[in-house]
Parts: sequence; C-alpha cells; structure tokens
Amino acid sequence: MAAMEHIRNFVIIAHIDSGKSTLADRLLEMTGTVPMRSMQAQYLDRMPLERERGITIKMAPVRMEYAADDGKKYVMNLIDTPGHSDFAYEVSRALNAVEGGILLIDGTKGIQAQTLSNLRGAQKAGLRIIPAVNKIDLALPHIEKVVEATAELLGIEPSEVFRVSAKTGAGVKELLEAVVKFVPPPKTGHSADGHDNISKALIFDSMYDDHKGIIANVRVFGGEFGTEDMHLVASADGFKAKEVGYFSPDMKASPKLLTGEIGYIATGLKEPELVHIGDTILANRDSTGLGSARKSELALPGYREPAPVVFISFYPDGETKFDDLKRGFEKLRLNDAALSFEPDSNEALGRGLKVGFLGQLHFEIISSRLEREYNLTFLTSFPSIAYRVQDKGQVFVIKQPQDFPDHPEKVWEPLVNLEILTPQQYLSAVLNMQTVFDIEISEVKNIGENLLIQAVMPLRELIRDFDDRMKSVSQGYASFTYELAGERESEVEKLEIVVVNEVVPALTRIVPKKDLEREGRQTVERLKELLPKAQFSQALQAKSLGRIIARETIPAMKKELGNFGKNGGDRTRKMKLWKKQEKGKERLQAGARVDISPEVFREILKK
Ligand SMILES: Nc1nc2c(ncn2[C@@H]2O[C@H](COP(=O)(O)OP(=O)(O)O)[C@@H](O)[C@H]2O)c(=O)[nH]1
Ligand SMILES: [Mg+2]
Repeated sequence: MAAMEHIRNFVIIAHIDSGKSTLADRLLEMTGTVPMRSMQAQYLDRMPLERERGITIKMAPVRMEYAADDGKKYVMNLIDTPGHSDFAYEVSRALNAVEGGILLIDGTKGIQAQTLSNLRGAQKAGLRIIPAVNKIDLALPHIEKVVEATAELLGIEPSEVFRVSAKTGAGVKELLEAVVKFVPPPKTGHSADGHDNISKALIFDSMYDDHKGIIANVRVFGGEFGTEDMHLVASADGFKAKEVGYFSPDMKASPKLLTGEIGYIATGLKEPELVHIGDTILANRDSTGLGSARKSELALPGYREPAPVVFISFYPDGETKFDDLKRGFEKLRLNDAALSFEPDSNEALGRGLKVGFLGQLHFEIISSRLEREYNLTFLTSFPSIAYRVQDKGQVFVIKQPQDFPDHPEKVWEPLVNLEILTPQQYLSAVLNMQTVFDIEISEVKNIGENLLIQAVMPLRELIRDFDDRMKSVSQGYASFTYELAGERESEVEKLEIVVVNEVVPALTRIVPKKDLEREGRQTVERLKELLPKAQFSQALQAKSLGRIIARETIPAMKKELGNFGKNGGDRTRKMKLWKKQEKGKERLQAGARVDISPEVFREILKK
C-alpha cells in the first residue's frame, strides 16, 4: 500500500491531436501497466466511437506503478483527457481530482486555443504544470520558437520546457521523472471540519454496470474506503459498496481505496438519479455510523453544472418507446455529466425529450452512442439555441423553434466570447470570416508565433459550420475556444419548411430577419438534393409568418415497378419494395414524420 508521499495524481491536457493519448501509451508501456503484446495506439481511447473517429471523448483514469530514479516506487494515477472544446467539462472535472498536469503543446502547431483555456483551468485548480512540446521526431525547423513561446506563456525559462516525442518515446522518461519530482503528493486527509474519522471521496465520473450497478469514479480526499456502508450527500441516500478498486485501466478490485488515491466504488444502486457527478461519498472509519455529523457540511466542493449551448429534441421512432429513450439518456448521463434533458411533447411527434448539448460534436456523439450502445431509433429536431423572448408582456426562454411566437415584442440572443489562435499567414483568411459569421473583433495580439484574436459572436453562428470553415480556411492551423457571454437584443424570425403541404417541425428554425430570404431559398434547394424521391412529386416550401419565401419540387420517381409479371422470380421482392414505398408515402404524407438525419441538419446549417 502506497503511503501518500509515493502517490502522484496528474492529467495530460492539450488541444485536440497534440498527442495526449499517444503519450499515455508510452507511459503505460514504460510502467508495464499494459503488456507490449496487448498494446495498441491510443490504448485509453477504448470506446469504439473514439477509435473510429480518432478522438478522445471520455476522460480515462489509469493507475500505474513506477520505480523512479530515486529508487522509490510510486503509484502514478494518470487521467487522459479529451481536447475538443465540446468536452471541456470532462477536462475540468479531471483537474479537480489531481495535483499536477502535463501541458502538451503540438510542436507542429504551436500554442492553440485549448492550450490556453486548459492552462487557465489548470492554474485555477492550483495544479503544478509541467509543459512539454511534442512531436520532436519530425525535426521541425521552428521547434525552438514553440519552446520559447511556451516558456513565455508560463513565465519560465525555455530550458524548463520538456521536449518529447510521444511517438518514439524520446524524452518521455525525463517527463515522467519530472512528474515524480515536481507534482506534490496528495494533501493529507486531516480536515478543518473536525470530522477526521469520516472518509470523503469526490465523484468525478460514473458509469453503469449491469451487475455492480452504478460505478462512481472517485478521488479520495480523506480516510479510506472498503466495502462498507456509505452515504451520498446530495441525494441523501445510503448504500453498501459492492466493490472498490482501481483502473488498470480495466476495473481491478482491491480491498481498500486509501487517502489521496483515485479509483472506483461500485454502489450497487440502479437508479441513475441517485448518483450525481460532483457529489461526495462519506463513510465512517470507526463504525459508529455518521451519527450526528451534519453531512451536508462535510461535502467537498463539487462542480459547476455546464451550460448547454444547443438544444435538440428527440422523439422515439420505430420499435423504440418513449421510456426506452428516456432510460437510454439517463444511463448515458451517468457517463456524460454535461448532458441535460427535460420532457417535451410535440403535437405531431408525440412525447419526447428536449436535450441540451455543449456543441454539435457533442450532439453527434450522443446520437451515435444511443444508437449503438442502446439500440434506439429516434427522430431529432433542428439544433437550436435558447432565445429570451418578450411576448404579450411576458418574458420567457424559448429553446425550441416550434414554440417561437409569430410577433414577439422583443427578442434577446446569447453571445459568446471567442478566442481564435492562428498563425500569421492565415490571419487574413480568418479575418474574412468576420462578416460571414457576424464576428466583432476586440483585440489581436501575439502569442509566440501565433496571433490571438479576441472577439464577440452570436451563439447562433457557432452552431453553424463555423468549426469546419475555420479549419478549412487555415488548413487546420487556426483553433478557437468560446464561453457564453451575456446576450443582446436581436431581430429574428421563425422559418418553417413545408413538405407536401405539411410543416415539418424538425426543420423549423430561427434566423435573423436579414437572412430570411436567402436561408429559405437555400434550405429548399438543399432539401431538393438531399431528400429521396417518392412515387409522387413533392412540393417543398419555405415559409415565414404565413408568407411563402421560396419553393422547389422533387419530381416523382420513374415508375419501374409496374411490370411485375415479366420476371416472376422477382415479384415478391418487388411487392415488398412497393409496400415499403407505400409506407414511406403514408409517412411522408403525415408530413411531420419525415426522417431528417443529423447529416441533413449539418448540410442545412452550412453557410
Ligand atoms: N510524428 C508524431 N506524431 C505524433 C506524436 N504524438 C502523437 N502523434 C500523432 O498525432 C495524432 C494525434 O494523437 P493523439 O494521441 O490521438 O492526440 P490527442 O488528441 O491529444 O489524444 C495521431 O495521429 C498520433 O499518431 C509524435 O510524437 N510524433
Ligand atoms: Mg486523445
């Protein structure tokens, strides 16, 4: 059992694609945590979706044992983190479970937007930061410039910045030694509240297991935990732990979790609403029970709930029932604390859920996970942001375009503070995006070789193809982060799309008045390309306040199915196909249930 002086808890933080997960691979190898024969690239990206997309979505904790150069053995608890801004909440929770962080800078790109926002978060959490410039194997001519910029950013000497290659392993041992040397051991468990007999652990993540129930990923801040009776502060509920243990990186049972350590507690609880991320688990060490201790006063500082920026409604479809969909979301929420949802119903689509996401990527990932992990089928509404509206003297928040009133007295829209980092040569291309996306720049300054642009932009622009456009104009070299920053009055209106005489609620959205005509026309033109042909011709119209702005027609499919008799063998297949098309027709004529895929939304959102 490791004494606290021999524990190091740390994260790897960086902008996406800097090589965090690859660096974690080298650490897993060096410490013999994963045997060479089982090693695969980005080992900690274990979700099939992560492997497919080549990105980290979930933070991944792993416990390693390391015999350091000082002759002592250390327990090294590493948490690998995602780099995309949609998953920043994962990073922020990991920061509060550790004492140190490796800040990785991609040597090919220099300081990027998430480098800055992650660094700010880590500094706020009081972490000891160890900077390292990665990808030195590429023999980059400007690598020294990146090292200098990193040193300047942190106010240290260039010689204090590590140079590594996560790919070849060069410099990685020195980096791990630095973690041992500079990251402080966990603080002692003695607390100021006078309840030193009570063990405390912070839940920084959770997941669901059919046998062990809800598993809480915890950082122990005082005392120790075995399989005893425990108490959850926020839900004021108790349970007897089924198992405690570590991540290696698979769950590995252990008799106890000690002060300062990172591991898991299997609660046996099955009700997702009982286990909150950010809650404190308490247990009594001298078996007198928690007794009179005022439990809420013993709670560790939890987490601020993240503010969702984009709202999308989900409705069950096909075999999926509303309760299945709700259960799916509840289980996913255990594993994704940034997800929020509330009941919702729509005349045409029935009972559903209004779901808040941290961005487009977050939405896409959750949709895929619902389909793959829970076998659910569903329809979704157009991605929308929340507008504050004054109508008939009342002020309320509208999260769904369908609910938007026709003639509101006033509307306010949310804004974001934007930070864009770009190399000099792409500055003009990035500045050209200003008018397209309604960006107001307040300041441009140098950060090393790159330029930092600070600006304000309406949130509605962020959920369009802003991300893709930024990447393409800068060949992937410009990056950005944002935070919500108040609101301003705006002139927007509801745009509806009518397919075969029925409004398709899933396509209703709110657009600025000045863009109404253009957006209406563009939408029906795109839909004409995207929607499949049917047995009959389909009229597409864009409408606002009862006025038709644009129209297109999808011509009927050529009749190929009429001559059943000719080659008999095919008849049943054709009958089937024909029936299917009839069904599609009924469905389409019901208007509301036209199936709009996230890809179609994405197309329509493009400028
Ligand atoms: N040449 C080179 N490529 C690297 C190095 N480290 C990571 N990469 C590559 O960079 C890409 C992103 O790596 P990944 O570990 O997924 O980055 P993460 O998003 O920060 O976790 C992958 O294609 C890696 O193979 C390195 O040291 N040298
Ligand atoms: Mg990664």
